[in-house]
This record gives sequence, C-alpha cells and structure tokens, in this order.
Amino acid sequence: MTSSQPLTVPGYAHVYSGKVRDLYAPLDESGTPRNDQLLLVASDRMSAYDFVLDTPIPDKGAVLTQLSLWWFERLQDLVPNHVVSADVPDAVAGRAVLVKRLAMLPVECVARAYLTGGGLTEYRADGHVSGVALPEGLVDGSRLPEPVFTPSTKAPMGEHDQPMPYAAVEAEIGAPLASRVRDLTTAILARGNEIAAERGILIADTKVEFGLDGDEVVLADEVLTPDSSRFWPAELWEPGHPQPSYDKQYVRDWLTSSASGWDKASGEAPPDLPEDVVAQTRAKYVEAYERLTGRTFS
Ligand code: Q0N
Repeated sequence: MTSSQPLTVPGYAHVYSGKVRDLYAPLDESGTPRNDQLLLVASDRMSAYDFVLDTPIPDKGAVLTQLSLWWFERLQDLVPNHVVSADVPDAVAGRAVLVKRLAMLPVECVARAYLTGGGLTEYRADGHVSGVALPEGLVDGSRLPEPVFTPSTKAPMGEHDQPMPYAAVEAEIGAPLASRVRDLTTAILARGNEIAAERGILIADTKVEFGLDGDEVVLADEVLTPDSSRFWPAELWEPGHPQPSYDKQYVRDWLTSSASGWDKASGEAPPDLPEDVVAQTRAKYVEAYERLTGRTFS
C-alpha cells in the first residue's frame, strides 16, 4: 500500500490525485485557486493487475503527456480539446498540461475496434456488445466491422467501471449529447487506428472523457495513450487468443513468473520490479511514442 504525498508545484494547489494522474488548480495573484483551469500532471506510476506498482517507470508521465498532445493535434478537426498550454512549471516539465476546466460528463466513453476483455465476454453470452449485434464466429482479438461504442459508468477509485446500456447514457445526459459522444468516441478510435496502422500498432479499444464548455462538447483527459487504450503490436496480432500488450507485457510476464514470488490471486501488493523489467517497459513506452509520432523522445 503506497500513499505518496502529492508533489508541491509552485503557484498551484493540489486538488485531486487519481491512480496515475494528479490535478492542481492554478493560483491567481492573490493566491486564490482559479476555477477556470486545471493542471493535469501525469506521474510515472504504472498499474498492472489492478494494482498501482510501487516501482515508477522513468519518463512514463512525460511520454504519455507528449503522446496525448500529439494526438490532440491530429483529432482537432473532429473535436475541440481542453488543452490551454503545455508551458508548465519546471517541477512538472514535459509531463503536465494546463487545461480548460470543463463540466465533465458522467460517462466513461469507450469504443472497441477489436474484440477482447469485457466486450468478448458480452459477445460470448449473446452475440451482442453494448446492444450492438455482431457477426457470428468472432474470437478473442477479432477486428470488428466498425468501432462500437461501449460506454461504462465512472466508478469511484478502487472499484471497476460497469458497462452502461446506451439507454442509460441517454437518460444520464440526454439523447442528443449521447449520440454526439458516441459518434465522437468511435470517430476518435477510427482515426487513431488509421494513423497507428501505418506504424505497426493496433489500438484495440480506448476510453475517452468529454466535458462541456457551455454547450460545446470538448475532449478532455488524455487520449489514445497506452494507459487509456489497448495497444497491440501489429506483427504479433493473431486472433484466437489474448494478444500481448504493447506496454505491460514485460511487467505481466515477470509478475506472473516464479521469479517474482508473487501470486496475483493472493490479494497481496505486487513486489518491486527488477531494473531490467523497468528498463524494458520504459523502452516500450518510448518506442510507442517514437513509432506513432515519428519523433525522437528526449
Ligand atoms: C477532470 N477528471 C477525471 C486525473 C484525471 N478539463 C477538465 N476539467 C474538469 N475536470 C477534469 C478535466 C480533465 N481532464 C477529469 N477529473 C477531473 C480524469 N482524471 C482521472 C484521474 O487523473
């Protein structure tokens, strides 16, 4: 059980810590927190098997922040985003963005382009995923004919998000907004896969969050990162069994090997990662960034 104190950021007040990200409010001239902006800070924390690991992955927060910024630019014609500036205090350089504070919609917007995880479980039960009928004969890892919107509830931290019927999304935010975020979520995943496919990465599914700025729907949080999405190496894609994860595979393989001495069914916290597993995992995050963007991470 780790309970690390949030970082002190000069000029900002800590407002919230999630599993891997922290939110701060900028302070105005009088030292009062502003209510129109937030600083979204990505940490180097990593989760695996529903635990946040004690061992940080160096530069993970910066890689994911830079990747999100790159995607926001490539999605701008589909949807406006919350980014105000990437010019942030030295204490969080490279791994934070100043964002517009929005009225967040109370729905986890998920889209699936490939069938796995909870979507596969639903399909096996009755051939549908989130109310959408799918062709027969699909297996773990099959590509879907087109991305499907599979929203979920925003569960409190530590609890699992629950699938949310589309009618429940309509009841929660109204039918016009529900259809808008459904269409945006599937369009974001389709655009992401068009771009990633050229670079040897498949994006199986993704979770995005939207907020309202007045009556405008705005893309918030992070987008199309390995933390919000399942990235699969295209050259290893083989429907019919669970696919290796682009970023977490070294960690999972080590944690479930006899070398770790850990039993994921024990309920115990996982052990510290060895330095070679940390280095290999860091290299996968950097590789994903460099392959997708064509830029060098430095
Ligand atoms: C916000 N979350 C949930 C931190 C992020 N632009 C915004 N305006 C108002 N609220 C939020 C944002 C954003 N982004 C989003 N919380 C507040 C996402 N969390 C998950 C945990 O880490």
